[in-house]
Amino acid sequence: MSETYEPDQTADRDGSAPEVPGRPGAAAPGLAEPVRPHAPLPPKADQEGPETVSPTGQATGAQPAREAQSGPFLTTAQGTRLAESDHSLKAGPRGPVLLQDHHLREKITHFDHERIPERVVHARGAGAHGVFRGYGTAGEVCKAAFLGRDVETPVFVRFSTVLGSRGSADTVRDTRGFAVKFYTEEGTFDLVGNNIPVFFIQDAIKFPDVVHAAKPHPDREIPQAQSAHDSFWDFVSLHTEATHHTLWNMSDRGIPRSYRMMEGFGVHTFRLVNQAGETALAKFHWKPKLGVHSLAWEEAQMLGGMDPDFHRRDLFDAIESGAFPEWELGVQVFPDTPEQTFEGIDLLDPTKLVPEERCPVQPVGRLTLNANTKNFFAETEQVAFHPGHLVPGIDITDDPLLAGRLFSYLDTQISRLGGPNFAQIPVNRPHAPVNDMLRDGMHQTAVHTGVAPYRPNSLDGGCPFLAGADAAAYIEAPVHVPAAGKSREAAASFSDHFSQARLFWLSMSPPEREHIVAAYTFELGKCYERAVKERMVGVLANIDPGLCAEVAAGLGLPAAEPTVPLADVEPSPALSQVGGTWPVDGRVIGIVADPDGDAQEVRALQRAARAQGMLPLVIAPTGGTLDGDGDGGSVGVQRTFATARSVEYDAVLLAGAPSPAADAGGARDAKAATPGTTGLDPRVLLLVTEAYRHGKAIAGWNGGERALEAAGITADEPGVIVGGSGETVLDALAGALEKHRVWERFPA
Ligand code: HDE
Repeated sequence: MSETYEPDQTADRDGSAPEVPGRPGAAAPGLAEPVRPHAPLPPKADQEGPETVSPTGQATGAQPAREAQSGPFLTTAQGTRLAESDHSLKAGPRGPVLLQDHHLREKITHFDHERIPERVVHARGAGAHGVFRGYGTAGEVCKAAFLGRDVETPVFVRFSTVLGSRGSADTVRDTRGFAVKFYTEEGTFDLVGNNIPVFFIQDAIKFPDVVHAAKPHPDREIPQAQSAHDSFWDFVSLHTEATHHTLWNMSDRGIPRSYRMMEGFGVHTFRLVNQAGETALAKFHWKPKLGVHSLAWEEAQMLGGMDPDFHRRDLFDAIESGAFPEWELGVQVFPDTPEQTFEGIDLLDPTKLVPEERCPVQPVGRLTLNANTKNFFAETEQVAFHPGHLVPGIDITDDPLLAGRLFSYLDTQISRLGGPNFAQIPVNRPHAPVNDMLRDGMHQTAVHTGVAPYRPNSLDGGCPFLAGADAAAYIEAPVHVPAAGKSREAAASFSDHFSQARLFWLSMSPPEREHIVAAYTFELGKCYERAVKERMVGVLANIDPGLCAEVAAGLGLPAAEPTVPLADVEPSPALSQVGGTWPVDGRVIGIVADPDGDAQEVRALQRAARAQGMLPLVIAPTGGTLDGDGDGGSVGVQRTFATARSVEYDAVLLAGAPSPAADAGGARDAKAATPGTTGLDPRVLLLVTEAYRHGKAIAGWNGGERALEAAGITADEPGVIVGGSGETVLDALAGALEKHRVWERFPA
């Protein structure tokens, strides 16, 4: 029988952290890195399979309706118990394997078919369960029941990169998917968005083009999960409606620090309908509680090699340790006029955003992710999103990109999930009662009853019945479609490809602009074709001549002149990630502890950091524990010099060790303190140097500051905290962490 894991409530958790209600084993703030699996949540209501009916009525212990595994014994797929599973059936120990070995054939055959096609885009992802709670503030514009005050709706969320394969690195420069499945009482609503509010293309018919250009070159299938190659820049330099989205990709938004620190956007304009049947146009926004933050480019590259699962691990660990990620859902609401524009911005053009300063985002509810998946394949891999999964109160517009998506998502699941019955897979099952007339097909697991899956019928008593609007039927808003001749063309306003790219550029702070210049210079520098680079330099001139000149200089090419008049636009401060402060929940701080140092001080520091919601990890030369001589016992070491690298931490602290002389004299003179075995270890110096270069807060006291000196970092620099004690350091540190990075260190 396999080991049953009990929730681990003690390991490195002070013993004092309260549990989160309804989540055995999940500690509320007072964070610890999870070290053992916790008891999973029970399945969501209505996501269980049908009851198993035993003809004899005998209790067998089987629970296939609830779990894939039940009963203590290893069995075949048919439930026959097995006595041996390590050797195939042979004619004698050295003889041939016998074809009659049904267990061998079943085991290998099933293994041969374990894989399904990965998603053609967004193949690499991470998922989690949660709950959405409505504020009741949307009622004036939207009748959807899940937005009602204090209505709680279970959700499943999947974050993803776009370009890479299932096994590709998390931290590549790319757009991120942000897809939310709301299991509402009125049916399932999917909000299938991205972390960038605009898209590469305006019309779905261009999607295969942009994806083929961005995917690895077809001859040798490189580069993986990258846009830094000729075919991508060839396409986007020719197809200039991609300029705005590509600029976001080249900004810090293309390399998020964490899924927990990303905004999400529905991108398209949707149509909301209220109880009175009145309509309004709206754009959806997810605002992360922790703020929007990014990696430094060098961190992203290092993580690609050192921890390709960085974002997946970060999400899983945060949820497991009780730092539940949160977002507020908000809407920008616009009048539903025949023009479908807002202050001159075409709301049907998915390459345009509406600055928040011109139309504020109004909060309508809160999303909390509070449970990890139990099985990645069953849930994250098999979840099937579709922008056409809508509920009463939320309707579509004539955005030509959205129209194509309404077709594509249903279609893709049929090949990916092996047929039309994917809605029966547990993670895809609606929580609302389902009574459709869809029948049979591959992987049908429902046992439908009745003889009349057609309408009208009399044989099943006319069932099921049609609902009206009063019984929450989905009724399309009776929108007037303007009469026009058929044509393959776009509205004239769609030809403005640069004004909003310029708006984004002008809204960036100096360090953010520097990162954008560096990103274009890197990506175009990876192209072989000079003509591609030159053409892209020409595109940049239409965003901003300064941007163009800097990138051109980096590439060794002449700068270009704009070919369109530069748009006169107001910057939107809300687009910048710099300048605010945010909660430090879940921030990871690395404490380099000296084995000769004061273990009790390290313990006190850990406690204080946890109390502020941070996750402290102790780094020491070797694993095991640091022995303290006080009552507190020993302190666990989570990382060693061999496993620690700066990219994992938001701040690095050097706890040091007092010199014997200082101890004898009773005074703690930092200068006289010995660096112990840790201070000047080259790996510690590397840790400090990288943390400094990446704009992270650094602290050293009690001799720990020796490593800062050795790295050439002086005490008077911003974000460098020297001297004092663990306790005093922490307060100064929290102040720096609230800003995410020490921005004064950029441009480097
Ligand atoms: Fe997608 N997209 N997309 N997309 N998309 C898919 O559906 C597609 C677009 C987005 O975590 C696929 O189930 C077309 C915009 C996310 O499972 C596929 C067009 C936005 C995810 C597909 C777009 C998105 C997908 C691949 C242009 C932001 C991952 C597998 C008309 C608003 C969902 C799948 C998950 C996935 C097609 C454009 C977001 C092939 C044809 C715009 C977050 O159906």
